[in-house]
Amino acid sequence: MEYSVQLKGFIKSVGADLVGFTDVESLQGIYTEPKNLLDSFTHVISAGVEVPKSVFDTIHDKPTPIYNVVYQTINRILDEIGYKTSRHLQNKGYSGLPIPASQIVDREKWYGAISHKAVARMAGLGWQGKNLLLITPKFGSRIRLVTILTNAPLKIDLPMKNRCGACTKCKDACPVGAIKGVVTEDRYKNRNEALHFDKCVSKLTVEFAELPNIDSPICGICIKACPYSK
Ligand code: B12
Repeated sequence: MEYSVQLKGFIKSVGADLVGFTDVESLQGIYTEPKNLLDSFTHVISAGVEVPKSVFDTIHDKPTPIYNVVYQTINRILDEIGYKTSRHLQNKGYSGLPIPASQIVDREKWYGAISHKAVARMAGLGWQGKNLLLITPKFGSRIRLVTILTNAPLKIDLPMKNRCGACTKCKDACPVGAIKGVVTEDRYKNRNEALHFDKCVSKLTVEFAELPNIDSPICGICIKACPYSK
């Protein structure tokens, strides 16, 4: 238990704004690449870094070059948090495997190695909102995530109740009408339950990706619209 407190302090000291722990059992049924990714681990760490509010003041109907660079900077910070946390765990005699912040391992299905949102939700950082993103009470959806797998016996945190209520601000703001506005108690069965997924993907990866100085699949509009992000 003592080590859980110490480890959270360390992860915050290297740049995380939010940290939570869950165990592998809570993630049963989760897609991973490779399939046996979780096999040698018992616990899973979720860490989040805030995207500064003012970045979203630059966004109106499309992503901006400033958001593009901040997005890349935060991914770098998250990957560093993953790396430093894994080294910290290893120095204490435990295993630590950082999962990259934004690596896409399957470009046909649009999957990463493991869903950071699912881990963050089970580790108590926030709930899965109508925009399909993780929403936290303090930063709304203005939080980017990373995951670290370990065999350290950590004290687990508990999931949070969904607080979207009747709000439809993300649905109303989405430039392609991709958000359906469906509420979930815990999580969506699949992405299409919450989104017209193809509309979101093509807006980001075809149309926005062709804008000058935007070289990542980003948007930011449903993040900005969320009242918890303000
Ligand atoms: C591929 C990808 C994309 C693709 C596809 C998006 C998608 N919705 O899958 C594209 C390029 C379109 C995209 C767009 C965006 N992305 Co993106 N993307 C990813 C990436 C690399 C992989 C996602 C993945 O594997 N999805 C697979 C599906 C199955 O998982 P999922 O989307 O997380 O949703 C399921 C689970 O979360 C599950 N779930 C929830 N709880 C639980 C619990 C259990 C036990 C289980 C089994 C499942 C489960 O329910 C969902 C439905 O099945 C992740 C990084 C990562 N490794 O997680 C970032 C990530 C999801 N993206 C992120 C962001 C912010 C965005 C954008 C806002 C772009 C931007 N930065 O401006 C948009 C938002 C689109 C939207 N509203 O969903 C953030 C989300 C942060 C947050 N606060 O939630 C992530 C986590 C990156 C990061 N490091 O922070 N993205």
